[in-house]
Formats: sequence, C-alpha cells, structure tokens
Amino acid sequence: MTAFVAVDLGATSGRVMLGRVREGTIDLTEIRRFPTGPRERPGGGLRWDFEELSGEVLAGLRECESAEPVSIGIDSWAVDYGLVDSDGRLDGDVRSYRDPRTEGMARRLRERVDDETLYGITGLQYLPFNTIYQLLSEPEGRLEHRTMLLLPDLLAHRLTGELGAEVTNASTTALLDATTRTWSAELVAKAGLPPGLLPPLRQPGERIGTAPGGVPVLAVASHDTASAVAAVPASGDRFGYVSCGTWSLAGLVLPAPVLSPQARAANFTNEAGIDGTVRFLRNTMGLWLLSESMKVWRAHGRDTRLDDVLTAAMREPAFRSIVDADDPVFLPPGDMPARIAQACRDSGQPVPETPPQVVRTILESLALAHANSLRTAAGLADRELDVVHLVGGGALNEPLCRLTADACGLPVLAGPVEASALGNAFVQARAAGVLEEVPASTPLARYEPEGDPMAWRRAGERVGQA
Ligand code: LRH
Repeated sequence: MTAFVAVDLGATSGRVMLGRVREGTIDLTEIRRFPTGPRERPGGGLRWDFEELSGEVLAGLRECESAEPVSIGIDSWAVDYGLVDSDGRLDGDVRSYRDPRTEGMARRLRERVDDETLYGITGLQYLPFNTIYQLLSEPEGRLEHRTMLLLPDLLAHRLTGELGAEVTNASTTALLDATTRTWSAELVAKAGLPPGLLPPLRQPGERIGTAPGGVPVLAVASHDTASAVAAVPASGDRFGYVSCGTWSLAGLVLPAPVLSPQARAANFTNEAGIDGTVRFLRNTMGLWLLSESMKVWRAHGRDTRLDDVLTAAMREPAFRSIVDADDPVFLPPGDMPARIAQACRDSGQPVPETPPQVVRTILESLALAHANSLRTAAGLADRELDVVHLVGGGALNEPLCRLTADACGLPVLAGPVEASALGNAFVQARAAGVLEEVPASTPLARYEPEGDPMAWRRAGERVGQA
C-alpha cells in the first residue's frame, strides 16, 4: 500500500494525516492534531507561533515514519508569510491576517496602482489582509535582502532548505498575474517592493527537496482552499462548491479567469487551482462567526455544547435577524455576539439575545451568503448549476447544510470533511502515478432544498444582497 503524508494547517487547528491509496481511493488517518490559533503578543500584534507549528509538524512527521510514506505535502491558510534572510533564517514572526496592521494600506496602494489595474492583473477579491497590503505595512527597510515565503513554503523551507512559492497560494498575494500565472513585475515595482523579495514559483506535483529522514517533500496545492476544491467529488461543470471551515469560500471551477468590471464590482476572486483551473469564488466569514461566539459563551461560563445550541437554534423563528457575513466588522477576534447584536440594531432588526437566537442568525446569514455568492458566480460566468458540494468541517454542520440547500434552491451534497487533506494527498498520489482522478468519496448526506426561495431573497435584501 502506498502512503502519503498530508500536512494540513487550518486557522484553528492543524493536522498531520496519512493518506493510503487503496483500490483507487485514499483512506485518510489522522496521526496528529494540534491547535494553531494566532496569539496576541503584548504591543506586538497578532502572530502565529511558527516554532510551535513547525515543532508539531515535525513531531507528526516522525509519527508517520513507520508507514514509510512516499512523500510529504503541506497546505495551509493563505496570504500569511515569513521573511527569510540571506542565511536562510526566519526574521521575526509570522503575523496573522487578522492583525489590524493593514489598515490604510489599500489607500496607500491605490495612490500607486488604481483598482481597475490591480484587478485586471491579479483578478483577486479585495480583502484587507491580502499579502500585498501586509507587505506594505512592514516597517521601512524590513523587506530588503529578504525572501518572502508563504506559510506552507516556509515550512517546506524548514524541512528542505529550498526557497520557492507554490502557485495556488501565490495567487492569494495580489502579486501574481492571474492570466500568465507568473509574478507581476509591474505590481512589484508599483508597490515599491524589493525586486528580489519573491522566490521562484513552483507547481503542484513538483518535487521541492528532501525532509530530514529522507522523505521527498512535494509541492501540492498549498493553499488549503485549492486543495479542498481539488477534492470536490464532482464531474461536469454544472456544480458549485462551498469550502466551509473558518471561512466560507463559495464559487465555481472555471477554465480561465473572469476579469470583467462586473466581477470586480461583485468582489469575486480568481485564485489559481490545480491543472490551470481557476477558483472563481467569494470569501465570506464562515464558521469563524460561530466559533468566536462559542468562545465568548464558554468564557462566560455557559455550558454551551455545539450540538445542543444548533438544535435549539433551529427551533427559533426563521429570518428574525440577518447580518451581512461579508462585513469586515466581524474579522478581528473578540466578542462576536456583541458585534452581531450591534449589526442587527444598526439595521433595525430584532437583537438576538440568547445563544440559540445568535446561532440562528449566524446560520441563516451564512446560508444566504453561500447562495448569494453562488448565484452571482453563476451569473458572471454564465453557468447553470444543478448541485452544490459543501466540503470541509462545515459538512458536519447539518443545519447549515440544510439551510444552504434551501437558500440556494439546489441540492447540497455534504463532504468530504477533510477535503484539504484529501486534495493534498491526491496531488501527491497523482505525481507518484498511483491515482489519476480524485476519488469519488461518498457524500455524508444529501440535502434537498425546501421552503420558499423568495423568502430567502427577501431576507437577503435586508443586508443588501440582490
Ligand atoms: C481558508 C483560507 C481562505 C483565505 C483565508 C485567509 O483557510 O485559506 O481561502 O482567504 O484562509
């Protein structure tokens, strides 16, 4: 049996998985799981503990040794990076995209590159934390004689000593040309970044080097969303997907980017996928709204179990209060229920008071955001959709899957849950020549749409969704 190690780092937890290929399928076994969340350093912003992260990954890799893996692949959340000096040492910390340091950076960039040009080159959704804005917020001179490595590339560098930038994740920096899939020298120059900052690009499936212990490290689709979408068990082109974890990424797989003014106005992204595909999607807050709320309730000593609160939420009246799940006010860590309450107050809706009421608001708002993104994507790309695949941790959230089906007016197929790890292992297995197609994993459940689609439309209109 052939085994591959998939290191998959999410913004709340990371895991080292073994993917064993057996009769055309990949069996995933979790070898190690650890929390990853960013931490506030007094006076120093919100940071990931890279030493702790790489220690966990190394420990996980050691635990995989007896399976004699063929290769190792690493994927993680996008946009964040470390700076490596000319001796190959990590200089400073890896900052979190939730750190407010990028405030005002979009304005600064706009003085040098207008929005139309930026979108025309990168095709990237405006998000305040895109790497280009993080780089612009670095202190004067800090980028000189440094190489920027996105997190999976930084880990690969720790394992192999090799420098590079895997292309799917590089496409989230706003420095990659979405059409040519090469770094945009024009943007690097206009943004005033040192020309040597960006390392050579590498493609999914390419060998990076050798890890301690002698196992090859392969570039996979190192952006977790790219790996998750590579694992969507769909065929044809009449499907949409929602990769649902900390974030909800809802959209389509396309053969080429859509760089139209309409796509820019709708704030759609064209991220690079495997095999030259494009992930045409919009990024919304996702289960972060729920996990941050749960954190607050638990901190206040409420014995809140997720399953109980989800069940209770579904007994609350429908469409009482809706929020815009895209609103940047929900981005930083902190008191989520209070921010949701404020958003409802500001829009003249009843204020959700109890955890079930807050959770009902979150679930409906997320389902609406999913439906809105998919409908807009289909319109912009001139596609018809028959089905929605919901992959990632959100596939375990039954009410959310059900409401997403209702809001979209389409069946939802839920699963796989570990889509990123599966896509990661798949790219390795394909490079090793032991699999050609992503395994058609059995969905956890199929949710048929119910209820009145117009009621969802009207609810969406409350938060400006057409
Ligand atoms: C999901 C994700 C998403 C990015 C965000 C920073 O984990 O990679 O695709 O937009 O994190």
